[in-house]
Amino acid sequence: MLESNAIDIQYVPHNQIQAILAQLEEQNRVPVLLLGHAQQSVVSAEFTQALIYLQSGLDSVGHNKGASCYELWTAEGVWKQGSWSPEDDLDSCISFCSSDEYLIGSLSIQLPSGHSLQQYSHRSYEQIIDFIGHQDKTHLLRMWNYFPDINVENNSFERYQQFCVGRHNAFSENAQTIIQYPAASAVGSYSSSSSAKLVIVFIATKKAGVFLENPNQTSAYHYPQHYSPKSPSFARAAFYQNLNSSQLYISGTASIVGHQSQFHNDIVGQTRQTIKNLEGLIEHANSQNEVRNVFDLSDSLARRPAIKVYLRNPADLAIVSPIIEEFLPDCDNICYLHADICRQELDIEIEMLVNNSKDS
Ligand code: 3EB
Repeated sequence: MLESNAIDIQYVPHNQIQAILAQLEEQNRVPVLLLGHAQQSVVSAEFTQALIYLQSGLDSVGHNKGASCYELWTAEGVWKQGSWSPEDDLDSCISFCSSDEYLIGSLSIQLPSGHSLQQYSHRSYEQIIDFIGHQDKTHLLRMWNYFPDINVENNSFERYQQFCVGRHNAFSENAQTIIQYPAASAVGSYSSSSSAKLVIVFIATKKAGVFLENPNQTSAYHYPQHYSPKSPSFARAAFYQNLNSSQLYISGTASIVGHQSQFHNDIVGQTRQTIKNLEGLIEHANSQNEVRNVFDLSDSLARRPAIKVYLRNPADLAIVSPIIEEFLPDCDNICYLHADICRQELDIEIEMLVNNSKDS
């Protein structure tokens, strides 16, 4: 096969990771990335078996009601691996791996006490843009952002807003490389101050993805200014098709209609609204010419999507998981993580990777 296949994301309980990794070779699949969502920061031997391995800084709150979980990305084809740092900052190192079609990278930066998150966000995004600008996969498709104290204010400037300003500036200063905003998630981790990290994971591709918005939600990059002096730079979803498969990467999605948060202090209401937003997005994707009919809603939801649920309050798991099971009966590829959501009044955010419903 000339073209590499799509990236598969699976959430694996701690006690199954070794067995799953051991089967990959026989399945001709490469472990391209292993992201630990661990109760303690366990760095065990299995980590080094993946081309990229790191910790998110987020705790799992029960994988299939069990223990901590790993996020394992696998793909077919030939992959090469490397690392890249700017000449003036060898501590800031991107770990990456790439195939013919995909470039996957990660950046995990220690945040010193008293740091300016805006500066770190700006610099990290600049570094990523500079890096992909030197590669042949220059189109950012999907990004994940994890950093501590996301709702904390410094001089009445919330850290999520600081992050948004840094990202926005880096993107707009490099508009020749960043032609479209990628799909994204951005949530708050809980790492103690001694291990406070900004963790960014990204997928870039050879040809541009198709970026989609949700008709029921204001595009984040058009949010009114009171949410952030520079708007959040992400698309609601990214669609990517290669020779033999297509996938829809849905950004972190919350209980927001238009630009307003809904169902304050109501986790059931927020979960149902978030699911409505996800369904609305998939339905909208199907109505677009570039995507049309690739994702039959019920079919593709039956094809083992990956679903990641960020919960502000781990105790909400018991309330949320039956609602998720109603949405995706029989789906076993679910991961629940303890994370702060970027708006103080929101308690849940959900992201998905949906696989196409047509076999090639
Ligand atoms: C929202 O819809 C919820 O800043 O990268 C979701 C996904 C959210 C990505 C980001 C923020 C981001 O506005 C928050």
